Amino acid sequence: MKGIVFKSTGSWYKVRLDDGTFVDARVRGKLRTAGSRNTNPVTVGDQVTISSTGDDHMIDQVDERKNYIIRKSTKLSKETHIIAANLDLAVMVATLKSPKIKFGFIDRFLLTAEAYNIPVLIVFNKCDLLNSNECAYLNELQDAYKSIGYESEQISVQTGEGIDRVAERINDKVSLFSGFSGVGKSSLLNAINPAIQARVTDVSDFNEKGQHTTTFAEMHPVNKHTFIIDTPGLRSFGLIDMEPEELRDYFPEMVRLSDGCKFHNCSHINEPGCAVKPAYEEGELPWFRYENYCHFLEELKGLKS
Ligand SMILES: Nc1nc2c(ncn2[C@@H]2O[C@H](COP(=O)(O)OP(=O)(O)O)[C@@H](O)[C@H]2O)c(=O)[nH]1
Ligand SMILES: [Mg+2]
Ligand SMILES: [Zn+2]
Repeated sequence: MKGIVFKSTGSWYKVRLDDGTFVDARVRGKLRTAGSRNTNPVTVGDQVTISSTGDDHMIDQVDERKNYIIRKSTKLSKETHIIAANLDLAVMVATLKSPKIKFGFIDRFLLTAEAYNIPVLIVFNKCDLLNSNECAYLNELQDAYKSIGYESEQISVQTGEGIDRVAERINDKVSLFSGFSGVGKSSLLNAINPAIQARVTDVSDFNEKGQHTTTFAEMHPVNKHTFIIDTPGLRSFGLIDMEPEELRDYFPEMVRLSDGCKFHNCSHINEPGCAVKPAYEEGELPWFRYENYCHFLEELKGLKS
């Protein structure tokens, strides 16, 4: 039997079979590949083959993944955890306030999504909390992302503003919803489809760092062809394993201009005849992207040394 993994608790997996019924399944021992750097052999969104004996269901095989998104288990660890697989869209939910967005977080997420070739939508929630200065700042931020090719929406689950636009953008897709704890992911899911009944946590339950109660990624059906994968709050994304030289390939605005660089392997740091760095310096591209590029580059070099 074929099915799709809707939820993982570490040892048990909730699988929706092709006939629409749900079963709890375990993973065959041999799937837990020794020496693998992934802590989980099966993840939400995986298409799997199931065998059943009586009430016992086993995941025998995981189909090849169209794509997947991972994060490091801990900051220093080399182990990775696959958050979800077979995604059509990665939705980053962020807020300027409560909890305040951390500089670089969105770009880290975009980088990961680029590396795995997953289209992204950025959703800025809680716009009801913003004063006019903050609104103006958010408009600038949205324009900056738009200029490099990333779509975003300004919404408020509180007032209902923009929910229909998000619903439209995720229609007929499998979307991963990600972002800090407390930004309103669960609230947004419920606004899109009240039947999802995701648990909303009061902001006052979070400490300043956006502490979260541990939960697991879970897939929710919105309609027949639309699915949302809700992830536990992520405090940070460790950079995925890549060579420092690869980083520039995941900044689409750099890729577009790099033909104009004198050297084909230009890192856009201090090479003569670079066409990329001046574009940022002259304000044609958002400077904060360049800052984050330099920052990530140092971080990757540090990991390799
Ligand atoms: N002011 C305001 N609060 C919101 C909005 N959306 C969610 N919240 C609140 O933010 C808190 C965290 O929401 P939750 O959905 O649990 O966030 P999650 O951790 O990302 O799933 C709750 O107290 C929500 O009521 C919004 O648009 N405006
Ligand atoms: Mg939540
Ligand atoms: Zn260059």
